[in-house]
Amino acid sequence: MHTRPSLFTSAFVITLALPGLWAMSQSASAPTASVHTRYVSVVPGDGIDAIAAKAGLVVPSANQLAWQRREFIAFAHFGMNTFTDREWGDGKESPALFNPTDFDARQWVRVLKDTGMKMLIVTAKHHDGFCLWPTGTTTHSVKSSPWRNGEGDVVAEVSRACREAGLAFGVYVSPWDRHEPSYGDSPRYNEFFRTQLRELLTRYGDIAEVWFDGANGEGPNGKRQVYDWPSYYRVVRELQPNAVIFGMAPDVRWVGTESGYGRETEWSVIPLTLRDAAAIRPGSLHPLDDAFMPGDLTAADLGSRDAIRAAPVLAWYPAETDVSIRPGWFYHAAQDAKVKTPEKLVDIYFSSVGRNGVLLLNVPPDTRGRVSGADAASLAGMGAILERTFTRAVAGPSAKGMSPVGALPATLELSLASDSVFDVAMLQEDIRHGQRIEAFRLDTCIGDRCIEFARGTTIGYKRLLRFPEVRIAAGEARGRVRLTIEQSRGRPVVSAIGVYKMAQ
Ligand code: FUL
Repeated sequence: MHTRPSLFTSAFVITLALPGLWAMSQSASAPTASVHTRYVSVVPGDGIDAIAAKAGLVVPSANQLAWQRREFIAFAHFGMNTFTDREWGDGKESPALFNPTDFDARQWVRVLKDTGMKMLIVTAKHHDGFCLWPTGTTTHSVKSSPWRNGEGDVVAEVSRACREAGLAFGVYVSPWDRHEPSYGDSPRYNEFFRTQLRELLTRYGDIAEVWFDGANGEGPNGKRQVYDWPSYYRVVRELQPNAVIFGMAPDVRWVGTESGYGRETEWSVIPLTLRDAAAIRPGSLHPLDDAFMPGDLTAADLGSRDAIRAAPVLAWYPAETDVSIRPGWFYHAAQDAKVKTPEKLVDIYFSSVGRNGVLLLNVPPDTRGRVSGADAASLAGMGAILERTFTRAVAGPSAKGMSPVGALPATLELSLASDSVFDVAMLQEDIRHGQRIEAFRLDTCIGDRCIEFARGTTIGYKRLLRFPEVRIAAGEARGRVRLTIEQSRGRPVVSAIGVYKMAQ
């Protein structure tokens, strides 16, 4: 039934036309497409049911899928600001200030891996322009610092430590550069920046994410730099074809806050703002690169039926939830007592990973070049709570035969052992078929008697819910958890249901 020889290897894949795919649709009108796709165009005359049905066919690229499955990843803000005790440098700092006393990238990676994180993104260059690798483009780098007598390379050491430990590796590279004299002289700086990208993307092995911040100031000549984004993407696509590009690119979007809390209703299929619709390249692996323009991602609702009603193009554009373990992005000794507690970090995890996002948690190394004791202790606490909660499910997680059939509302059930107690539920859609579920509820049932204990809107890649303890009495052998899907954009494809008891 499924014919997908090249699923996820091309942007516009014909995958399947499931018999009955539309049987459960809310739509009265026939869908205008029956293929999985990276994006869909909404044409005049499409009613909202047809638009929702089309949205339900949009799927992630292979890169986006791999990124989403990592779930929990780390950021390390480290650089000149670590030594000047600032958040933003002005580019006038002397390289002589950069001098970690006990640099150890393996220690960073150990702490992060033990917490359950699957990737580390390091700030190769922040807005001050100081490069953590020995670039040939400027002398404003580690090469001019006293650290390791100018022979050090932070990017090399961090990427190596990640590779050794089996963590993916990513780079944050700020296009805004407050040191570089050519900044503001647009074509010249664009070439300078592409050269920096080429260095970073060819010297350090596989790069899984390139993080582009949109900050854009004036150059020394008073002129505003015009970034040539499509040309930056081309460098990434060519040199690191498996990388996703965050932020100022159409792969991964900013969730819209830096609090660590995503939306309760978080759609991965949202309207895209286009610079030029004619620049869409339908046959390409990255069809939207030349047409994309960053839009406002801070709205409370990005993907509901209301939000997609008037969109020209709907694309798979999933949320990354970035937050720092401390008040600042860089390390400041004065904030050692303000490191987020394990309980707060767990709450953030439930509100990011548990709301269809990827959690990007920043852990900034200190002036020694190590993760500080306070941060490591909080992370160990967080990791222990997550591990104790999720290693042993009270029931499930079941992934077998999860796709419900029949008309909505559709149900799926999980058997409970007698004497079960749980207060957490985990739900997943198989996003290789898209994100479709719009409303669901959870009941406990004994025989024919069901009592609702939780409800929600979107599920997406993963949804975690917390609720007051639910108990199945000792001796009661017929207990079940029932998931009821009340509304969906086409046939829902659930890939897992589990219930757990929250550890303290
Ligand atoms: C922002 C930057 O200006 C901050 O310094 C930090 O790097 C954050 C993650 O992105 O836009």
